[in-house]
Amino acid sequence: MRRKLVAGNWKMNGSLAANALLLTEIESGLKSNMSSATCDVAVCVPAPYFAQCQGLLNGSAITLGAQDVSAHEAGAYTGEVSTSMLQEFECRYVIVGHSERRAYFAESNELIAQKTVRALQAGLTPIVCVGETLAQREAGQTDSVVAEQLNVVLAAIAVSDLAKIVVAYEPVWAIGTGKTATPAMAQEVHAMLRKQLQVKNAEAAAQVRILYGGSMKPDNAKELLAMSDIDGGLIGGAALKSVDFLAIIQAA
Ligand code: 3PY
Repeated sequence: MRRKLVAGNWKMNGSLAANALLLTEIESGLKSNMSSATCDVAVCVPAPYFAQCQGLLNGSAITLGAQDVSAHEAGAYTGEVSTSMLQEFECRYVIVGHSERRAYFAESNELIAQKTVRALQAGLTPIVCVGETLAQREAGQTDSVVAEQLNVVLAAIAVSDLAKIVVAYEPVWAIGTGKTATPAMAQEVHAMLRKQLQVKNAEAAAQVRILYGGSMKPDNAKELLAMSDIDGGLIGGAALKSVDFLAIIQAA
């Protein structure tokens, strides 16, 4: 049985004041309504706020995560943030290969695979994002695009590390557009991704959590999360509102 994971992707949002309010509200919502929350909860925050959020989450059930990491260990890479820096602030998760990084920062499947390997070497849990654009879906290329994105990562990691990754299926056309894949559409892709993981190792594949991302909201979360291969959500806009984020956690 896979324990569900609800991870907020704050993207480039937040401020010291807004973060403090948001995390305090989520924390108190979890304590008062969901003393027995059955899922894992994480927030992937902008790097400048790691220290603040680490302090706010001290002793909390909410885990800290990052939105990206360098493929390099250290050195002359201006602007990059390393895995050891993430670890110093007790980040446990790191998103790699979000479609916004692929599209706006030209991140290739190969670079994303290197980041995944680096995260695993450091003992972090990479949340590896895959997803097709609208044009690719309409051209019937969904399966081949996401399979290729995942394959490059799978080829780079050791079999013994397979169970340590999280995969997130985020159809690009559903990100920030308000459009969501129907539960059946999402399940179809998740099941295909699971089969692909099984080829590498069946036992580990059964443990890998495959999250759905792309406009998951309180009003569609329950149906999506009821699908057999949807093991949680990577939440964009709804993670910035405590009421919505708490409702999604409740749905999980
Ligand atoms: C979204 O839901 O918009 C996301 O991109 C989550 O990562």
